Parts: sequence; structure tokens; C-alpha cells
Amino acid sequence: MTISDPEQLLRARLSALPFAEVRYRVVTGSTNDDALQWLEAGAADGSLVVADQQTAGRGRLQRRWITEPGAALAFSLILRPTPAETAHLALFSPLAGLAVADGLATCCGLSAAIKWPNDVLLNGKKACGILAETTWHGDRIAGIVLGIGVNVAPSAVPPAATLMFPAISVEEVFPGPVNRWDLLADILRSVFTWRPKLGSREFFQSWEDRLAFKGEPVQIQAPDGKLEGQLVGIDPHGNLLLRTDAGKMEVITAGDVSLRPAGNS
Ligand code: BT5
Repeated sequence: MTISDPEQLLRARLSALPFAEVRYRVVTGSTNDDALQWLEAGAADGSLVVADQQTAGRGRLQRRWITEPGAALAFSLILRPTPAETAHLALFSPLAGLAVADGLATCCGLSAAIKWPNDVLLNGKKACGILAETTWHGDRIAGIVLGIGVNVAPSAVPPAATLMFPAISVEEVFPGPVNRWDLLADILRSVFTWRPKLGSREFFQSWEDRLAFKGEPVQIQAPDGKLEGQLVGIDPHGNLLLRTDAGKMEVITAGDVSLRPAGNS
């Protein structure tokens, strides 16, 4: 018997991985919204929401993330950080970036770069966006939702005029069709591999090795203005280090900032 239903194919592909539970949606607003609700309702560590299409996918700062049906990966993984992991909450978003880059290498032999803080690039263009959101109960963390969107087929890429940064899909750089669920399984396996190494020397080294624009002139856009300089690397908290033209080392924290090569406005 051959299985053709996407949900059955997905479940078969993920059966060897340690998920508490997987929820599949043909269409949803946002898998992060679904996961945040599920988290509040008591979802266990390692619960996963996957959707074929999102109608209200979210980026940072309420920006939109487009997920066309049949063309992309859109999923949210619920994690309940241990006390030790809680010391490294800001590193979960880079963890996802590393996992996507590894997944693209395993699945398709591709060499992806991580654009600080939360994008994965292929050929210098955005193939994946990551949105990590935490829920607190008082001063105790209830959980974290790691939302990941990957453009797999060319039809996943929104029109250029609507984008803040050039975008691309995996199939535009990989010759041959990509099985979405194979890529998803490779990414998730990598999340579970990196998680115990969160904040370790190996973690930072791998992140820096894949850092886009390292050593190159870049521009940081923040609400209070622009900053230009050479991208030096990452500090042990995950902040970006930038050496300005005046020779000053600036420490940039992720938040309401975006990074692009210098010369692009
Ligand atoms: C992100 O935000 O890149 C985070 C995107 C996270 C999406 C995942 S999908 C599963 C989960 N459920 C959700 O609702 N969200 C997560 P940011 O850095 O703010 O970038 C947003 C910007 O990316 C938009 O303003 C557009 O310019 C651009 N964009 C939108 N859709 C895109 C796409 N499919 N490919 C490339 N760029 C896109």
C-alpha cells in the first residue's frame, strides 16, 4: 500500500523522532499561535505543530510571514526549558538557525549561512525565518515556542516588492525536488542534537562558522538610527559584535534591529 495523504506521510517520516505529540493543520492562522495556545493548555516538551498553509503567519514585531500551500515548511516546536537551559533563553533562536542550516546540509548538501539574529540564507538570500516566543507564569518560564518557516519550492517565495530582504527557496539552489517532510525530519533531528549543547563552545563555534557577512561591512538598522561597521562575530551571550569605522566595538542585542550588507538601503 502506498501512502499519499500528506499528514500520513508526515507522521510516518517523524515516527522515529522523540515527539510528545504532532498536530497537523492543512490551513491555520499561525502555527506559533496554535503552539502558544497548546503550551498554555499543557502541551508536553517536544510537542509539534505543522501546517501546510498559514493565513496569518507572523514574523518579528508583527511583521507577516507568507506560507503558500504545498510549497513550504511552517512548524512550531514547543519546548519546556530546564533550569539550566533557562540561563540561555536567547540562544534558542540561533539553535533553530543552526538546526535549519544542518538540515539543509544533510538533506540537500547545501551550505547555508545564518544572518544574525534569526534568518537562514542560501546564496545570500532569505530561505528561512525563525520566530522564538516565550511564555511566562510570573517570573517562571512556562515554555518556548520555536517557529520556523522554510521556503521549499519557488512558489513559496513572495513577490520581491513586498520583501525587506531578498528571498529564495531551497529548490532554486538544489537541483531536484525536495521532500518537505525529509527536510523537516532532518531539521528536527538537528534541534535535538544541538539542544544539549546550548551555550557550549561547540555551539558558538558552529554558529560563528556559519555567520553571514562575517568580516564584511554591514549596516544595522535600529529604531534609533543606523550603525555601520565590520561584522566581527558573536559574544558569549549571542550578541553581535560590530567594529565601527571609528574603531569602536559595539555590542548589538537582538530586538528591533535588522542587519544587511553595507551599501543596501
Ligand atoms: C521572520 O521574521 O523571519 C520570522 C518568520 C517566522 C515564520 C514561522 S513559520 C512557522 C511559525 N508560525 C508563525 O506564525 N511564524 C513562524 P522577520 O525577521 O520579522 O521577517 C519578516 C519579513 O520577512 C517580512 O516583513 C517579509 O519582508 C519577509 N517575508 C515574509 N514571508 C517571507 C517568505 N516566505 N520568505 C522570505 N521572506 C519573507
